[in-house]
Amino acid sequence: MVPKATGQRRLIVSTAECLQYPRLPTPQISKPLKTKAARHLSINYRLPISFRSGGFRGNYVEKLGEMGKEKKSGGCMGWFIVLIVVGAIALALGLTLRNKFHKGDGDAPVPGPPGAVTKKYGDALKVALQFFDIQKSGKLEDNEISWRGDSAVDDGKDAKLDLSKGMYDAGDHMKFQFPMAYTATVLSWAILEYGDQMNAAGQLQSAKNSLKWLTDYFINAHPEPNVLYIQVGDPDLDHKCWDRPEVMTEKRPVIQINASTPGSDVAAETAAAMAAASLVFKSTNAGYSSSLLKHAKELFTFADENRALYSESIPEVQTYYNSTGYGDELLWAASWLYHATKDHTYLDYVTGSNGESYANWGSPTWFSWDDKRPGTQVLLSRVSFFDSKVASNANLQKYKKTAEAVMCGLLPKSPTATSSRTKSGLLWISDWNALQHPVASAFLAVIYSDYMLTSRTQKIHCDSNSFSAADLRKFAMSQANYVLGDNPMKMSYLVGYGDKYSQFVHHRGASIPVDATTRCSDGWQWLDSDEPNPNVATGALVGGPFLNETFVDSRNNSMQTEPSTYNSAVIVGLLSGLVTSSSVVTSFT
Ligand SMILES: [Ca+2]
Repeated sequence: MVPKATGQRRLIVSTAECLQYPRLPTPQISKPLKTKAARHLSINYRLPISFRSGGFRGNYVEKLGEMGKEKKSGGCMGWFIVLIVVGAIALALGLTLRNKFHKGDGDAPVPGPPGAVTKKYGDALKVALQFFDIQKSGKLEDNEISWRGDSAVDDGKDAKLDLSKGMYDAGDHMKFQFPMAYTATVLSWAILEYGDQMNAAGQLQSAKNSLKWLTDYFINAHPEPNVLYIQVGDPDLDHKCWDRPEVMTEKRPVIQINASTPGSDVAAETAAAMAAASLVFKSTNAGYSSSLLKHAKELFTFADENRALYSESIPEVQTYYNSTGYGDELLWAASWLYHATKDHTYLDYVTGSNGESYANWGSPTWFSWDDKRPGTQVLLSRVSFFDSKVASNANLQKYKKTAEAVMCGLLPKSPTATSSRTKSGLLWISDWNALQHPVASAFLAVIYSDYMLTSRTQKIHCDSNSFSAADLRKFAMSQANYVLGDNPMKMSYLVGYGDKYSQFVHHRGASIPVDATTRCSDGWQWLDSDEPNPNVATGALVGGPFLNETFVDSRNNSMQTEPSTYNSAVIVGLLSGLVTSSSVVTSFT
């Protein structure tokens, strides 16, 4: 129901310079944006060195030899005693060395497989993933949401397509491709980095099922190389109704982009999503993975060769998801295609003239459905951290330096810390969907922290100060903990988690009883009702608090109580990164 704000927010990072780069800019607040928060995990510290040093061992070999000469007639028992004594001394020395090491230089933790699940984050992750099920359109499979059923099964029929799957955007019944594709890209990224952690928490299959519900839809929405359907439903018609999706009768027109009315942003974001998802399904569904990659390559070419903002080609989309730039999506898509194919053409694309034009190196910004630059910087840092063959590329290093500038802006004790925070420490950029930015930022922070951990990078430098992987993780945890209840309202902004959460989520399906006979226009009574929602929108990450950290739990207060599907992607990513002690794999393939 609510107009969705533009996402191009910039982090304001106080004064000075970070790494010779400017600080995160302060946002010009306009409309709505959405984000999520994070929590923290304990980090696995492992014994980094074995104690079989050559010198130590050699000394005992010599002594053994001498003893052997002196006690030629000692027999088996003598040798046995000598071996026991030597073993005991070796063990004592080894323990001494280990203790000295642990007390001493504080070597970086060594990466390893997932540790024990932290219950709080495991519970929250399970809750958060359920919102994807609530948002599913089409003929449902294995549906476990008691108040949801089949809906929109004829979407796309007029275009002779099956566009019945996909997910509704927020509290309404629109299917907007731009944020939906971003949702799929972020969810894929979370699975690629933290699939093992999700699996440890028993949530991997749920995440993959939801991702496939999106990518099945994307495949059908891309029937020709230069045609992509980017919207199902008419927001004017849709917003004249307050009804359950299962009974909606309003017309569901479709909009496409093509070579005459192009949209590089939405086409490239969809390419990014399908390239990333092709990696997710590569080992378990090779045919499906190949199909996704083929679509991704075609969409990238379409986006690259027909450069335009979709919101200029199709002005009516400006009200909800206005796009402020497509260069970031081109770089983001090429980065994902590089990871998916290892084809250096895509690496050349991001480090060559397109990088020079669009990367905006040195200017940290906020990660959102509109601005993919921080995500691209972190994703390409992965190449710098783990692929020594190309890490020396100067422009690749600029992405990493800019990612560090973003991290420096997030860390509260950094000299370049953004001042855009609540008193309690939540990053705060916008009244509308306030949690969007802190959660998306914390997701990037936990990934970057794990890149540092896995590569044994000790520090990043923010002006005169330096910070560790643990510092970044602590920041991510602080944002997650805020969302889950560690805030002045003492409430969880993740619906269904904890004892206190929003009872008036701005969500049509949740607000109308399953047995209600109301349809389009007579359903508004449910929006206006003073009664709490009859159905729990489990996993909804609502908009969140005002800058003064208050929250008005009213169904009409969509600014604070409306969730979005893309919010769910970033909170799932963040919680996946925090659910166990964590490191990341060095290769997605
Ligand atoms: Ca963009």
